Amino acid sequence: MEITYANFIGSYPSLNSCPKSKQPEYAFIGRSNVGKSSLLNMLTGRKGLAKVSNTPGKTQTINYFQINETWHLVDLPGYGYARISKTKRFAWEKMISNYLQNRPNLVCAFVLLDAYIPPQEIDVEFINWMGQIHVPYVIVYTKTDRIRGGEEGRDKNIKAIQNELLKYWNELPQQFISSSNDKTGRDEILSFINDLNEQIKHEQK
Ligand SMILES: Nc1nc2c(ncn2[C@@H]2O[C@H](COP(=O)(O)OP(=O)(O)OP(=O)(O)O)[C@@H](O)[C@H]2O)c(=O)[nH]1
Ligand SMILES: [Mg+2]
Repeated sequence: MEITYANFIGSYPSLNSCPKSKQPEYAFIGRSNVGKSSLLNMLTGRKGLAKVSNTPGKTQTINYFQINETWHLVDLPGYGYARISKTKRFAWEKMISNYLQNRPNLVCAFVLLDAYIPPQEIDVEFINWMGQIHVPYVIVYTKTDRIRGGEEGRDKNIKAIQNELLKYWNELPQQFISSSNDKTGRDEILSFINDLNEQIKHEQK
């Protein structure tokens, strides 16, 4: 799928304030700093579309993007941001769970996991929660360009994450290997989205 149009629609503090839409929607979620905004920019081919930062906790609201006039990408604020108050964390959980469970046109969530670092407890907890709330999701391994040792090094890191998740689940959802630096995974992710969009269009006829 070619991206011919990508534009920022707006930032919203809660599900209730999000614009109503019947277009298929895909959301990026994952630990703070995992690379959600970077992935969005890489996929759309628009460098500054979503704000990227070295400081975790950059994205704090639900950020909507219009893609090709027919579907949406949503950049969600990350979890696991250490310097956050309990009140704010609670508000985040409420906002995210409300969005994930009640957004009617949300087709699939992309849970991003940093493949450069060992499996993180908070990611495992989040994936376990995703499984419990029955929201369709796939996994995207990010920052694979940072891993040393070529394909072997990359596979070793990913295997470690998979093994951790497989302690809780018999099988894992679809997974994508990505790097926003060298555009790894772009074609696979866009074609996955395209297939779902086509399927939905067909069902609506
Ligand atoms: N090497 C490398 N660095 C990356 C990649 N993706 C993101 N980064 C870097 O990781 C940092 C965080 O990236 P963001 O895209 O802002 O992460 P985020 O998940 O949106 O973070 P929050 O909005 O704070 O939740 C930035 O310094 C990026 O340049 C990648 O694929 N490879
Ligand atoms: Mg961000």
